[in-house]
Amino acid sequence: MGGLYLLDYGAGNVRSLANALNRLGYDFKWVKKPEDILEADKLIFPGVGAFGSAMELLTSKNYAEPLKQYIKSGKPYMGICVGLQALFHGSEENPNVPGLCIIPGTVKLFNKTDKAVPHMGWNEVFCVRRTNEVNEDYLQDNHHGIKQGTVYYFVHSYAVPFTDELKEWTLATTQYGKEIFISVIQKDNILCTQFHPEKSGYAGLKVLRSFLQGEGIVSNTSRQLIIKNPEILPQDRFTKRIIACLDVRTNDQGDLVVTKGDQYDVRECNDGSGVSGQVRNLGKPVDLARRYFEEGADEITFLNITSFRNCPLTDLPMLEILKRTSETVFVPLTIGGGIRDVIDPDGKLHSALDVAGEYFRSGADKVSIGSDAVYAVEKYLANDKKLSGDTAIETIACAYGSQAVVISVDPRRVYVDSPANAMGHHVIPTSYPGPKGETLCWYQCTVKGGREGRDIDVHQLVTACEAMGAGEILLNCMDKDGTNSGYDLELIQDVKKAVNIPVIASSGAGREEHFEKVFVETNVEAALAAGIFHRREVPIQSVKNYLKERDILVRDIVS
Ligand code: 1PR
Repeated sequence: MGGLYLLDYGAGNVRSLANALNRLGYDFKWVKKPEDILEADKLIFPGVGAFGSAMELLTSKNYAEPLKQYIKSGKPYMGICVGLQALFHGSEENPNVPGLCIIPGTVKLFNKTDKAVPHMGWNEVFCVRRTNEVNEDYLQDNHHGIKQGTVYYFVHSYAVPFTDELKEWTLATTQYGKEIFISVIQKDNILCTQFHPEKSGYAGLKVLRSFLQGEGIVSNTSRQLIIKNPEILPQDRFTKRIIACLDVRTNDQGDLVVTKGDQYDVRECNDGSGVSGQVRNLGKPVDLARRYFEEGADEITFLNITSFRNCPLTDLPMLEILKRTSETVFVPLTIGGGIRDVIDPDGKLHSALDVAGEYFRSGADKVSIGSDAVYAVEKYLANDKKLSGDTAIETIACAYGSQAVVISVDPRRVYVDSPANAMGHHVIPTSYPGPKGETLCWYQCTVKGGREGRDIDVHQLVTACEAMGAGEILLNCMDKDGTNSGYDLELIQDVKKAVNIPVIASSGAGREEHFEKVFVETNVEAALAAGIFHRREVPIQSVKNYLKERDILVRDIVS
């Protein structure tokens, strides 16, 4: 039968890779049994999730031996992320689980002391191969579709450090913090990327196309190659992410629309008649997502904002939205709203893990958990901070990796005149005094889209969620939402200091300067905005240009 095969072992979003191949005009087959691997003329292994679960699944499905044989046969192999890591002897992530042992060495955890881990976002590759010291044309050309200085999308906590022993395997390295790791492996028939080409916009599609067009993957120069050791730069080339957020709900006519509220109220202003206004309609979700991809958004987040109602698995319109979006949008997609245990009309219970699984299979890369995270943390705190192992955060992180679990926080400011009046909550000083001149405040977590305040503060929430295995914090602020007055820097600084995982600043962006301020003053990894993008008040491109002019690294829209 031959042809191109994709190895899906059931962990995470492989739909995006399938969509990317379709987009490039290639047919493929899924590996369904071990023999398919040996049948393939070309094989792609898009590994996602944890090293241990990937290897265990490969073994339990009897894929490991045929995979080794396939790679030895000299036919083209492309590994992505865990598909790269699996070729090594093992990983610190699961020290007792052996890898495929094709390349010597161990995959190591990033050092967390100087940076957020997971390494999540767009970072630059440095091609180490040169034809000679003077003529650097090897790296100027698009070898394997990869070009010097281009940024690609990474999401991982473990990586293979660059060493002399691995020089012959290394095509490109990337620096994160002060660490240099191998971002592209290439030797003979093997091409592996630590980044996700299927999530790296048009630059990533180029890498896939190059692999698909190549007959076999051999070094493509007859001249002698020199390996140039990468130097540690004073600062890495990790870019700040700009995220477009689409709050989605059904409007009064029954259409699924993108809406946007002011402090979470998404209806048009009341006219004084006592009848509440219509739900604001700012466009169609799939069309808007597509527009933001083309305009250079580094990530797109969908939030189902009516998820406080029951959302049976049999009736999740957001699944269709994701499926359609992922056909044409090749940057990471997050979905939030309703990630919790749900009950179908026939009484059937589905776990949050099942719900998340449906979303991943429909094209989501991450799920964002709001209300359910608050309830889980309440239980965790009541249980002397003991992990139960059965919360949505823990079960999804265990199956799909921490990087796939975002915590969406909906806090509101509570002013107090002294810490004693904060009921034991984490209090910070504020330069924006409250109605009675209070100069202290704490941030109360809410559930059900801000409808209900709980006796828990943001500091408690984010630190507990990190301990439970969450991979990122999406930090909204009800007081700032839709105000265009800038992000709540005091809240964001406080959260950024409290956790080691990446933080996305959200709520209040109104002008380009607000993005600069939030990056400079809080060092968050990403900034999200909604209203200004939907209303075309500030284009994504002009945010990026503004930041670039001020030496803040961002992904170039053309790359
Ligand atoms: O609780 O897990 O089911 O998740 C519900 C999700 O829906 C949460 O992520 C919650 O933030 C979101 N949500 C619920 N109700 C609303 C609402 O607006 N009525 N949206 C809502 C929250 C905040 C951001 C907004 C930023 C940026 N909206 O999504 O995009 O504040 O806005 P701006 O740039 O215009 O200021 P669960």
